[in-house]
Amino acid sequence: MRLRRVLAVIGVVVLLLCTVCAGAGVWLWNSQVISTADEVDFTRPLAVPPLAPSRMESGRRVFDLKAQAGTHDFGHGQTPTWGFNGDVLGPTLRATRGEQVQVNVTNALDQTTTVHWHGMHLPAAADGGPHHLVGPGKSWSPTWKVDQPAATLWYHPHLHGETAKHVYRGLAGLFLIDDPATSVDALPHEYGVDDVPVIVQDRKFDGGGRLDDTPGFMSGVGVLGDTVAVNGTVGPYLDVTTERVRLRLLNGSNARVYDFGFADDRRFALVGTDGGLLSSAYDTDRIMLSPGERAEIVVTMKPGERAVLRSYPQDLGTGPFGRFTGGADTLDVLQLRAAGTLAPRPAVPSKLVEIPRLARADAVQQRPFRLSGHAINSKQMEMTRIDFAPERDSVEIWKVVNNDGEPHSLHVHDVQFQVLTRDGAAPPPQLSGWKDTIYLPGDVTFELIMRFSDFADPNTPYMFHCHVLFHEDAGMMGQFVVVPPGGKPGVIDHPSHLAHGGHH
Ligand SMILES: [Cu+2]
Repeated sequence: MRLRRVLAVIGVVVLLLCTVCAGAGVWLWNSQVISTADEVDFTRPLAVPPLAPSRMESGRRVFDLKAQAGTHDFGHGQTPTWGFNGDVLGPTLRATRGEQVQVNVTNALDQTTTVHWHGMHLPAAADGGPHHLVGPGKSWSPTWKVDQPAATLWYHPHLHGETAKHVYRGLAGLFLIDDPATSVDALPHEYGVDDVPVIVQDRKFDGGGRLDDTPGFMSGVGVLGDTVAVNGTVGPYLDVTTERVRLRLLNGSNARVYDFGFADDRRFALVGTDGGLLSSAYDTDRIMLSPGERAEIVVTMKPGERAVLRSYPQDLGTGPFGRFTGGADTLDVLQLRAAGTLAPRPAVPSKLVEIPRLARADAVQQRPFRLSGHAINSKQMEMTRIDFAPERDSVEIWKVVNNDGEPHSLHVHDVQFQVLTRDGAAPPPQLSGWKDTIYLPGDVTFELIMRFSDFADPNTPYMFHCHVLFHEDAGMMGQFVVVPPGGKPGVIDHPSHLAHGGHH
């Protein structure tokens, strides 16, 4: 009888534990969803990053960028931040195709950083990757000739093991390329008026109002914030004075993937992606952007109305636990406030620019890339290892797949690529133009085609990596050098104290 009583007690305890666990499970499951839909008070005018001043010096357009510490008001008092030429983010650099540019980067921080020109076609020595260290009090002045289509590029630190922290602190800015041959005059193009940067970054704050970069529970992707800042402004509104407004969206977040649309589900025209305008405008109501990706959209407004740019829940293609990486979240981003009378703007032309297509037959090399477990092809980043060496002017096809249950992307330095196939089929319109970063849902194979033109340097690598910054820092990155035809990869000379990546 005693045994029976003991068994009964054990049974009750087990039942209780199960109930508690199930309850905790349900709570945890539900707690992983953030929604700020209709809950953001849009009370602050959207900050527009100033255009960086530049000067001509012996035929070069010269910019100055200084990385510095400051504080910024995100609605949590004065939050310590980093910025370029200011407290947070940086000015918009702007140059025209054909110009030789030089950027004097000065580091006024108390630690080493780097500045990478994301999306730029340029010599490896100017790329600003993890080998181009700018120590405290030091400066670095890369120069290159801008030669690619009109596009919305950006710049940010790329210090191995520290990129997430540096970008999260506020080091990022836009680099716009102008090129009459690949622009469309009918699209809104007055900076800050009807052509507006929208740098979207989620942030989290601790009790003291400091930026909190601790990863979420089971997130596996690093920090996911519950507060959205646009160009550093929390709760932003934009006064719209024209019938149409072009938004240059940059996902400048560390980990969060957004599926942008409007709260009223209005349609808009997607006109450009990472590396330039599309060949034709794509009428849609959603555009998904993973960290590092850009999209240019044109929104049509009626006098006096308001529209809210929102990020919707989405299928990240990573299985049932997408909610732990932000896939179930709804975030209100930016309110557009149309004036009572709007200056007319032409309709968006359906045909935009010619995009020369890279052909499968031109490719001389195929390479497989499997992203899994913070590694690419089972290898983690090593500062002195060269993974492969394309020849200058050669065309290659990269076959890329995300083979684990987490969100990953692939960003390739130096080139803009085209998507040949997605799971064997032609890519959807939003992947039909020039790209430098692509989101990889699980187990979907992409074929990317690219040409390594102009620049060869056997001793200085370009990076390829996942642009979820936590993954990149954890080693989900590799290096290639471009060699002259028939050439061999050289030896990477890297300061020894950083030879094995992360330093703390
Ligand atoms: Cu990743």
